[in-house]
Amino acid sequence: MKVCLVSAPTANDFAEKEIAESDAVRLIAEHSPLGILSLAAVLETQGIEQEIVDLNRLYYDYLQSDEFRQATLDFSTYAGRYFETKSFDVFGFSTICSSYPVTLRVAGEVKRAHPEAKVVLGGPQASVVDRQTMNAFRFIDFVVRGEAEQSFPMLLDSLSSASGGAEIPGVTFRRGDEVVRGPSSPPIADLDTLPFPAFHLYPYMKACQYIPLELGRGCPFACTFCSTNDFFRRRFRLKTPAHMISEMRRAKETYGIPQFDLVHDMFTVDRKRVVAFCEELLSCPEKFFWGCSARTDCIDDDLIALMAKAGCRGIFFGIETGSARMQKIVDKGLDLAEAKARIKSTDKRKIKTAVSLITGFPEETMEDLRDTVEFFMSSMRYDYADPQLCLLAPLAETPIHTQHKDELICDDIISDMSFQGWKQDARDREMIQKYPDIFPNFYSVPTPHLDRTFLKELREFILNGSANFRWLLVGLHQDSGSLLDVFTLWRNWREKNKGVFPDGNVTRYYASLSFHREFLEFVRSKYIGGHARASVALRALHDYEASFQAHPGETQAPSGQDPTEDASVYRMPIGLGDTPALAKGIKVTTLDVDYRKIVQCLRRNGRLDRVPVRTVSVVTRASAPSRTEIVQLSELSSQLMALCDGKRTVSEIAQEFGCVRPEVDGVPADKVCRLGLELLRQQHLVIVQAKSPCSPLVEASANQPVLAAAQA
Ligand code: B12
Ligand code: SF4
Repeated sequence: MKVCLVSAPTANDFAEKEIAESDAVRLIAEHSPLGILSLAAVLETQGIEQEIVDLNRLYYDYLQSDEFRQATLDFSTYAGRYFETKSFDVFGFSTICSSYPVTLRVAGEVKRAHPEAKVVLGGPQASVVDRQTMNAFRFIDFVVRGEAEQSFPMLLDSLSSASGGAEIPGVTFRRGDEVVRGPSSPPIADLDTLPFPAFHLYPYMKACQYIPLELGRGCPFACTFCSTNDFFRRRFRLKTPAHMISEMRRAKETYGIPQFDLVHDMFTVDRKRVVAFCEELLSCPEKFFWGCSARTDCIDDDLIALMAKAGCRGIFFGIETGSARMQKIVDKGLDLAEAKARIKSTDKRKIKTAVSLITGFPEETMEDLRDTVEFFMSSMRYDYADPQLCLLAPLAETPIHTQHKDELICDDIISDMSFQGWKQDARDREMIQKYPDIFPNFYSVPTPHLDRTFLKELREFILNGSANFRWLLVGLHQDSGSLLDVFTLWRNWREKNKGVFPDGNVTRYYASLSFHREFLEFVRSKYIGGHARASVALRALHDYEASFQAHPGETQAPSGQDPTEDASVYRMPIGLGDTPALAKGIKVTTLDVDYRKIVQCLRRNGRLDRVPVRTVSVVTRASAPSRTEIVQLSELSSQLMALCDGKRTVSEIAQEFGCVRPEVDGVPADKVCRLGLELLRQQHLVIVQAKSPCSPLVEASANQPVLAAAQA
C-alpha cells in the first residue's frame, strides 16, 4: 500500500501578482502540516510507504512558474499535472474551511489522473460536511472524521481486504449510490501513546521558524461560533509534561529550532497541569521558547509570570467581543475587565499576545461594536499585544451556522477567516454558490442592526491603520472618545472627496499607499481643523506619520552604492575640511510636541492636551524595501543636521554652531560639533565627504561626556 498525504493550503488567493510576490506568500511555507505528519508517524509504524505533499509549497512553486506568469494554467490544473507523475493507492487530503474549494478541485484532478486510486479526505472541514461533500463530489471515496490515528490505518487495512473500507468507526463511505456515515471513532484517551510526528518526511523543516507540537486536544467550553470544541468531542486531554518535554527536546536536537507552537485550543483549563509543565521546563538544562492558546478566565497573573519564566513568548487570547452583552449571547462569558488585566499582565512579561476579536454576530448592535472597537484600541496601547478583528464566518455545523442555515447571505463580503485575498477564483465562487451547506464559511449571517459593508470596511481600516500608524489611531480614538466615530467621519469624507474605491475593491484600497495618503489628508484637513480637542498633539502625530510616509516605494541602495555602506568611510576620522551631508533616504521633520511624550501619554491613557509643547526633530530613513525607520533627534543633533547640507565644511559648521552654542557642558563648540557629527555618521544619518587631509578626532576617552551630551 502506497499513500500520498496532502496538506490543506492556508493560502487561498494569490492570483494577483503583487500579492504573489509579497512576504505573505513566502511566509506560508513556514508552517509544517502537523495533522498529516502526525498521521504519517502512525502509518510509518505500520510499514506503509508514503509521501507528504505540502500544497502551500506547491502553490509557492506555481507562483514562481511560467504558467502563473503567463496565466496559462490555474493552480488546480497545475497541481493536477504535478500529481499525474505520482503513483499511489491512496491520496489523502487534509482539509480546512478556507481552502476547501481548491482542495476539492485538486482532489478532482487527482482522481481524473488516477481513477483507480482512492481519494480520502480528513481534517476539520471534511469531518463536518462529510455526507454533503460525498453526495456532491463523486470522486471522493471516503471521509475520515475527527481524530484519525486509529480510523485511518483501519481504513487502509480494510482497503486491502474484501470489506473495501466499509463500516469503519469514524469513516463515511459509499454503499452503492448511498453515502453512509459509520459510527464515530472514540477520542484517543492517552495522547502520550501517539508517536512523534514524522517531521523527517517534511523536507522543509529546517526552513521553519518554529515547530508545532500538540500539547493535547479538546476544549470543554461551547462557544456558539467555534468548530473545534465538537471536533475533539469536548474531551479535554493533555500530554504529560515529561512526554511533552521529551518531544520538544527531540525536535530541538534534530532541527536546531528552540521555538515551538504548542497546539491546544485551551491549554490553561487545568491550572495544576500548566504549573507542572512549567516547573518541569524550568528544571531542564536547556531553554525552550513557546506559544499557546488560553482563555483570560483560565489564567492569572502568577501563572502568566511562571509561564514567561518557563519560556512562554506568545499567547493567543480569543476575546471575541468587547461587549459584555455579546459575551453572554455567544456563550463565551468572559469578564472583560479581567481580560484587560490579563493583557496588561502578558505585556508586562513581554509575552506577545494575539487579542482576537470578532464582529458580525447576528445580535450585535452599534453599541456592542463600539465596545469591541474600544477593546481593540485599548489593547493597542500595549507593545506586546497584537489585536485582530475578524468578520464572523459561520463555520459548518457550529450552533451559529445551524441556527441561521436558511438565511445565509452570499455576496462579496466574505469573512477574512475564509478569504483573505483580493480576487476570489471564479471556479471557487461557482462551487460556493452551488453548495451553501458545504461552504457556509464563505457566506454571512444576517446582521439586522449593522451594515455589513460598514463592518468589512471598518476591519480593513482598523487593521491597516494600526499596522501603519498605530499611535495616530490611538490618539484619534482617545481624542474623539471612539475610533468608530472617526471612522464614520473618515468614511463619509472619503466618499465625498475621493469617490468610489478603485476597482470597487475595498481590501486592495486599504492595503495601498492611497489609503495612507488620503487618511493623513483627512486627519489634517477635516479632523484636526474641525473636531480635534488636542489639536497640537494630533498635529504632531500626523506630522510624524507624514514623515514616515516620506519614502513611498523607496528602497535601500544596493550595498556599496551608498557611501554609508562603505566601511572605509567609517575608518577615516572627520576632518575640518570635510563636507557632511544627510545620508541617502534621510528626511528631517520638525514637530511641535515631543513625540515620545505623546506616546507615553497615550500608553497610560492620559490627557493629550496636557503634553507640553516643545519643538523636536525626527528623522526618517528608508531602511529596507518596505520599512522606514524613525529616530527622534536630540536638540543638539537636530541643530547639527540642519547644517549638514553637503556644502558647508566641518569647520564652517563648527563656526556657525559655536555662534549659537559656544560650549556644551564645558566642552568647546568645535569639539562638540565634530563628535556630534561622528555620532550622526555612526548612526548612518550623515555621510562625510572628504575634501582635504583631515585633522583627527580627539581621543576616544575624551569623547565620552560629549557623546553622552549629544545622545541626551
Ligand atoms: C495550527 C493551526 C493553524 C496554522 C496552520 C498550520 C498548518 N500548516 O497546519 C495556521 C496559523 C496557518 C492556521 C491558519 C488558519 N486556520 Co487554523 N488552526 C490551527 C489549529 C490551532 C491547530 C491545527 C493542528 O495542527 N492540530 C493538530 C493536528 C494533529 O490535528 P488536525 O490537523 O486536525 O489533524 C488530525 C485530524 O484532523 C485528522 N486529519 C487531518 N488531516 C487529515 C488528512 C487525512 C487524509 C485524514 C484521513 C485525516 C486527517 O488526523 C489528524 C490526527 O488526528 C486548529 C485548531 C485545532 N485545535 O486543531 C486551527 C483550525 C484548523 N484553523 C482554522 C481556521 C479557520 C484557520 C484559518 C482559515 C482562519 C484563521 N483565522 O485562523 C487560517 C487559514 C488562513 C488562510 N489564509 O485562510 C479552523 C478550521 C475550521 C474548519 N472548519 O475548517 C480550526 C479548526 C480552528 C477553529 N476553531 O476554528 N491554522
Ligand atoms: S472559542 Fe475557544 S473556548 Fe470557546 S469553544 Fe472554541 S476553543 Fe473552546
